[in-house]
Amino acid sequence: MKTVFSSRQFDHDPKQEICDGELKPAVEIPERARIVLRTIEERGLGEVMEPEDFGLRPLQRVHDPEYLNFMESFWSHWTAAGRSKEAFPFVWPVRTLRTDVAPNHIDGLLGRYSMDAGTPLGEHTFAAAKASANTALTAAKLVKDGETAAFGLCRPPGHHSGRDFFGGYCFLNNAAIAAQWLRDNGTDRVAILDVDYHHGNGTQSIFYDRSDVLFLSLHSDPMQEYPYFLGHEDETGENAGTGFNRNWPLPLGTDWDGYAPALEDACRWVQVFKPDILIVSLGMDCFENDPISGFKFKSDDFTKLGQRLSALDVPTVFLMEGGYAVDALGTNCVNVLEGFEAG
Ligand code: 6XA
Ligand code: ZN
Repeated sequence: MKTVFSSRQFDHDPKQEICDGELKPAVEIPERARIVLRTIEERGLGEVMEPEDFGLRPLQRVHDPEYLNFMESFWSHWTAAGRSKEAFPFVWPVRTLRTDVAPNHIDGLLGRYSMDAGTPLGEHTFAAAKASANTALTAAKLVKDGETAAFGLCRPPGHHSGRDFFGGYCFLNNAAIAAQWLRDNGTDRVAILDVDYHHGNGTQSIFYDRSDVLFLSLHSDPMQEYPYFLGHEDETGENAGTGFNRNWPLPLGTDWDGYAPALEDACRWVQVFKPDILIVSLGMDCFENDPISGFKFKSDDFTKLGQRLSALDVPTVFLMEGGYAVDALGTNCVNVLEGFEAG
């Protein structure tokens, strides 16, 4: 299987994040990509190639133009305000506050275009996010052009980013950008299966009223886990998209035996939908030793996940999302991809 990655994706290099009421070392770090690349090479998964540059158009098909302008010009505004370190939002237009007027100040804009204070934004963040989106697009193109599967080593990840906001370490929704690009380039039916530990709220929201892109997500129950405000079982889509969104919220402590029946259910939905291409939002944070998560996958369970997805017999684009147990991340990720190839 081919892997797509650009060294520009290393340039998003956050130092700290706000977590548990403290500033802690960031967990979504360049080392994640390095260990995955190293393991791909050691285990001979296949060629690693640079992404093509698809330009702004595929990003504009998913994201709000004002949001993209904000991201593009963020660092010049931030430094013009006298700041030099990575940025964190701290005020949001919640209920009773106005969203019809965009403030001028960069602190107001940070709140307008974000969902949390846990996602550091630095000088090279948007350039790295664009490279990550190009990685997703190139992997999608490989599969559209006939590969059985491809792996986009996306970092920063994408699935929490909505049409006009960043959050959960995500700035551009790589899976949504790839899905929309496939739809715009002749693929009729796309399914997105999100197996990251966290609900893919951004992806769900982008396709919630559509029947051409099926969104399925297995994740930790939002009653007790980030992103807290989306990902419940009763969210099944709206208008034309009614019935084309499915969530499997699972309890803390879920292991492979608890996960497998939900995965079977999701796979049945994929089979009924009959997608031309499947996109897997591939988080490895269901791992038992993940520092921010609460599921109990063993490394071998990732192989089983890959094998089960392979049995769907659909051309598949794997796009990396979360997973923060860095030492095991390469093993867990390549286990999915090798499991898929072994079938
Ligand atoms: C809050 C947790 C962010 C979740 C990031 C993630 N700091 N999403 O792995 O899939
Ligand atoms: Zn996650």
